[in-house]
This record gives sequence, structure tokens and C-alpha cells, in this order.
Amino acid sequence: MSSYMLPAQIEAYSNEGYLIIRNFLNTEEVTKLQQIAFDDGAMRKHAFDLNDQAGKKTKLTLWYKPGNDAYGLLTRSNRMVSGADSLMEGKSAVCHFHSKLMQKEPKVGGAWEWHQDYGYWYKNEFLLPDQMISVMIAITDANKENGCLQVIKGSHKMGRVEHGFAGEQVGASQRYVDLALKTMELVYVELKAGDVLFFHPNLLHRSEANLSDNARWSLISVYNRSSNIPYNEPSQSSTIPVEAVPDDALLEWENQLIDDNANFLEKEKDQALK
Ligand SMILES: O=C(O)CCC(=O)C(=O)O
Repeated sequence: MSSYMLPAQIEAYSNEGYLIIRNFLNTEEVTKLQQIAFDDGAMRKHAFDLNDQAGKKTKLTLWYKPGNDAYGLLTRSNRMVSGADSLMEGKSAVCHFHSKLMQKEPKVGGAWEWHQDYGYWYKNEFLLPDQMISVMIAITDANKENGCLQVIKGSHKMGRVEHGFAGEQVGASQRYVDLALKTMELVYVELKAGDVLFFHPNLLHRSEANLSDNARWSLISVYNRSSNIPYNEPSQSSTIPVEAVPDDALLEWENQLIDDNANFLEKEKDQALK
């Protein structure tokens, strides 16, 4: 697959641990995605709450199999797959580990504690975090008021730090977070709907509760290389190559709500939450 990213973008990602691309989706695509997301019964049916340390709830729906629904077509689009391919280390095929629809509702949407995604995925026994990446698409605007993502620029270079439990989430060692904040820059990742954020599994990040009147919704798709086998992960998806589709599939192809067979994570029966 040819590189989707410019050399300067690859270098920025490598140095800073994240990369923002503005207007990754056009207005028509954003409108379609919003209409579908806000109106999707299957998505609501499979959503679950996760408590933060203060007991505030953040709602998310997580699934493993990207289908022909609007989210699946976006996750499988060339721009997402080749973007991930350009930024991850390694050469083997790009696979989809899982996607999450993050639904931070006005006034109630809880916080996410400081963590690295690899603080979770290490437990799944993925060995090579550089061969994984998260891609966050803003479905609504995300800003300081509604609890946008915060990252510590360059913290992915620290490698994985210790994680313990924080409410129902996993949280990074406060000592290392404090030291990182003393040494590196804290960045509020304010996004407009349609912008995208690519970020490294070892980038320290968090978000505050949404105390505003506006929802903050986003889609996060996680990719992995087929050769980076997780030795403690029941779903097979992370080693099955993605069947990529053209970027215009989201608007042009017949698609609507998410398929009930998307292999959802159900909180009651699954332990690993991400
Ligand atoms: O969407 C958010 O506010 C935080 C999400 C997050 O930290 C994650 O999924 O790893």
C-alpha cells in the first residue's frame, strides 16, 4: 500500500506520538455519520457505562468486526487504513483490533483517567506497541468545555509505565504522570467534527468529564499488524487483514446502521474493556 502520509507527518507522529489531520471527513460525511450515530438502536443496545474515579459514567459501545455499515466503511476506508499503515512500524497486513463509539453525554459524561492504551493491551499480550495505533474521528466538536482528549506530547517515548485500577478503568502510575507533566507539554486536543487524531499506544492521555451542554461523540478505531499476535485475546479480529474500501464508500454505498453481528463487547461477560 502506498504511503498516505507526507514524510513530515510521519516524522511529527514519531516525535510527538500523535498527529491531527483537519477536515479528514467532509461536511456531508460528518452529517451522515452524526445522523446515523445519534439514531442507531443497535449501538444503544450494546452500549455500556464505565465509571470514572468520581463515579461519573462514560458511555461506549465496542465491537470487533468492521462491516458494511457506515462505521465499518469508515474504519475500512483507504484513508484510515493507509494512514495507519504509514504510521505503524512493521510491514505485515493492517488489521482491525476493535472500534469504539465514545458517547460523552452533556453534564453526565465521565472522565478518562491518565493512561496509555498499551496499559490495557499489554494485558492482552500484544508484544509490539509500535505496530498498533488508535485513530479517533470527531463526530461532534471536541473542546475543553466538553472534555476533549488531553495528551502529553512525546510521552510515548517513555515506553509503557505501570498501570493500576482507577474506578472501572485502568490508570497510569501518578508518579510517572507527574514526572511526565513536569518534563513534557500538556496538549488539549481540540477537534472540529470531521477532524482526525492518530495516536500511539504509549501516548499518555486522559479526558475530563463533560460538564457542558453539548455531547462529545467520537469513533476510535484501533489497528494492528497481522504479525503482532495477541497471546491473551479471545477475539480474532486483530490478526485478520482489513478488507479496505474506497473513501467514497461511506457516501456512495448502501449502508446505514451497525449490524447486530458486529461482535460487540458486552461488559457483563468480558473483563478486558478495551
Ligand atoms: O474519548 C475519551 O475521552 C477518552 C478515550 C480514551 O482515553 C481511550 O479510548 O483510550
